[in-house]
Amino acid sequence: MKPKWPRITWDSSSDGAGDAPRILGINPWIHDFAAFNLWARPGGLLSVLAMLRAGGAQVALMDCLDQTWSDVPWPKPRAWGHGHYPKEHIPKPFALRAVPRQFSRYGHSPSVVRDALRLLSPPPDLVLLTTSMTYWYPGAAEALAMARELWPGVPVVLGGIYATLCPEHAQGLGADAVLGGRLEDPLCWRGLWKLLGCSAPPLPAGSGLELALDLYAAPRFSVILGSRGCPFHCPYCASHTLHPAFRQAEGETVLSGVRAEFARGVRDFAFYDDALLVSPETWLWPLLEWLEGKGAQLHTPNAMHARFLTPESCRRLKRAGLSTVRLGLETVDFEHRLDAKLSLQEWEAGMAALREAGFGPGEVGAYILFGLPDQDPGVVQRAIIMAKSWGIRPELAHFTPIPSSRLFGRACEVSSYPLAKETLCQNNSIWPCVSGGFSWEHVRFWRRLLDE
Ligand code: B12
Ligand code: SF4
Repeated sequence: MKPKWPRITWDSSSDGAGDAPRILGINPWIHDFAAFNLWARPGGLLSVLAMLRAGGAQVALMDCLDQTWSDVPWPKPRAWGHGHYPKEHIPKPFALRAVPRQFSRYGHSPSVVRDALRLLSPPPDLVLLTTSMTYWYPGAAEALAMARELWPGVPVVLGGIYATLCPEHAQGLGADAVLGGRLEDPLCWRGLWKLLGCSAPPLPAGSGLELALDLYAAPRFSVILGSRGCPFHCPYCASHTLHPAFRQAEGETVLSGVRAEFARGVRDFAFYDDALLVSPETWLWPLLEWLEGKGAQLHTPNAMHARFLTPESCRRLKRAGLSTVRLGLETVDFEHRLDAKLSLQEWEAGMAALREAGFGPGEVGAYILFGLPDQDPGVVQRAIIMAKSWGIRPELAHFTPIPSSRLFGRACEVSSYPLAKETLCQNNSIWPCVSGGFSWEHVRFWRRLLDE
């Protein structure tokens, strides 16, 4: 059962509860033109809290993007648990003033969060603020200001994807420390415990691949993370900077996490892996076998590699309950792909395998990259038309210029926005690398093409 607002409590399942340090993790609001909850959980923060708890700390979670309490109004989720966030219009940041779209804060209203945090007792010894998209830092800045107002002497540490990809920019937010990189990296791990005035305990086994999902009471959906990183090196992606080595969890670790979620009623699971189908025998096959016939719905919003869709993998996925199938097609101009992750033959074989396993027309969606630097819009049009002719639902994945990715330099050259200096301008909703930028007229054009 979800608690009633405004209750947030310390989880004291760590060994050292009592005088153990109290660490509060905050997943801040999203400030953006658009945001939709596609089974989103702050994977990084949940992994950090799992490590710290295993290291002896007491932890608590304030996720501004989760309903958390039974009596706080929240948009009704869709049948598979995903859905809208509550939102409130807020002024556009100056750098985005010319974009003809409404800007909003997504998540709980700040007064709800403030009152809940104020009653957290005893107060935290340390606040961890996570970040995901590089252009979402204003939400983190707002949460930082709130933590300062409530607990002026308590250190606040900023980490996560924005802190890792844009460390200099992140310094400007005014946190007591910015710890980029993965918490399980020895330097980061020791640095964090030093801020608490303690020497670091040994890193718990499986660090970085376990998520403290139990911190959500009565969740409507959950996530699965069986690996970190990706063996491919696509020039528009930051996976390699974030997780330089491809690493997989033990089969039993993933399975016991899913079993625990299943036991408390969760049936919808989204995979967060970048390379779900690589070396599947390690953890994916045992998990899918366990899920067979259990009535779960599995979702791959982060896309799967079509080249690994064999008759066997598709059969296993189907039997286990794969319901949302998203593939990374990116383009149909196979001769001039920016990446090396897919050939036409592999795509066709993957499609045949999906069909054979019983995935019907309209059940499979494919992401097509839109808004790349120097991209010919005709190639995107062709991809939409071809995807439809294959019985696949095309979805435009708006290009995000990401610092550290190989394409970032070219993106900076073609964009009329100061992408490197102001990370807000890396927002894919503004079409930062499309000549003329975002326009409703063009949105209507692409929507018609996608829907007709
Ligand atoms: C799962 C995922 C999603 C999910 C949900 C994400 C969410 N929670 O909101 C879905 C599929 C919905 C999604 C969507 C998108 N995503 Co995404 N996604 C990811 C993915 C694969 C994994 C993130 C994750 O959970 N990792 C696992 C955790 C354990 O790792 P971590 O977050 O890095 O955390 C570690 C460290 O950062 C650190 N840490 C984390 N927090 C903290 C806090 C403190 C205090 C400290 C000290 C340390 C620390 O320690 C952690 C443990 O090692 C990443 C790629 C990647 N490999 O990371 C892309 C990524 C974050 N996504 C990206 C993009 C571009 C998108 C989309 C815009 C794609 C599109 N074109 O539509 C959309 C936009 C989402 C939206 N508007 O809502 C980009 C980010 C771009 C950017 N500018 O920041 C990434 C990096 C992928 C890429 N292309 O390079 N995404
Ligand atoms: S295959 Fe996907 S996750 Fe891997 S590098 Fe390419 S875009 Fe990133």
